[in-house]
Amino acid sequence: MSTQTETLFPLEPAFEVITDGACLLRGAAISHEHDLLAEIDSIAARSPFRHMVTPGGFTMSVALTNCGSAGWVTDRSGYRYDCIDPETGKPWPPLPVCFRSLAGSAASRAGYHDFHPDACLINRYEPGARLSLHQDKDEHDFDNPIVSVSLGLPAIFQFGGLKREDPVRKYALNHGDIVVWGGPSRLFHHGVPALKKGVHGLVGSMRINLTFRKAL
Ligand code: MD3
Ligand code: FE
Repeated sequence: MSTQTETLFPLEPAFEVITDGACLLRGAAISHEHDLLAEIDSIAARSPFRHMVTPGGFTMSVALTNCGSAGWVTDRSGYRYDCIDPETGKPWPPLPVCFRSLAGSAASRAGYHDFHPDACLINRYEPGARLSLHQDKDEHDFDNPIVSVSLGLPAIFQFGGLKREDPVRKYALNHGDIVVWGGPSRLFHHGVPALKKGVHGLVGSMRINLTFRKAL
């Protein structure tokens, strides 16, 4: 293919550098939307979405479930990864093959070549649901990136720096967008302000976010 053709019709979708170590692959999950949503439904049939309680006693507005050999959980005793779904008493559903391959190829494109996630946290936002500014630091080591896939309604994504007080930048995350966070950005604070009302043609009135992690 000529370089001119490649410039007009790139083989790779747009790749936006957010900050050192982090990049945004706009629309990179769209071609897998049906597979992803079908897998999410079957995961939720086995390990339902639920509103967990934080150590401080607040019920999260975001509903969540997990798949993989470990899942992120919170209750009055703290945040942690657990191999057992506390709601069912059984292991979380396994990571579907299409989840693994999508996460692996997104990480590779961002320059993280040996990403083998063992956990996928699935967040479900209904209008008004939000996630306050936090760091993801319950994982065993921070050398691995986190890959995030957004589906459904658009959200504003905020991210700051290593300190909670660092200035915050905002990004719109749309259906099919994938973000890879690693290296110097791995411990940056981030959050999602209240989801606006709306209807997405395929997903309905919600937003679903998958985050792939190497937890254990
Ligand atoms: C930046 N989820 O589950 S994904 C979470 O949209 C979480 O549901 C958000 O934050 C969501 O913990 C944001 C994007 C994301 C994930 C991990 C990060 C951004 C990150 C880790 C470090 C820096
Ligand atoms: Fe997070």
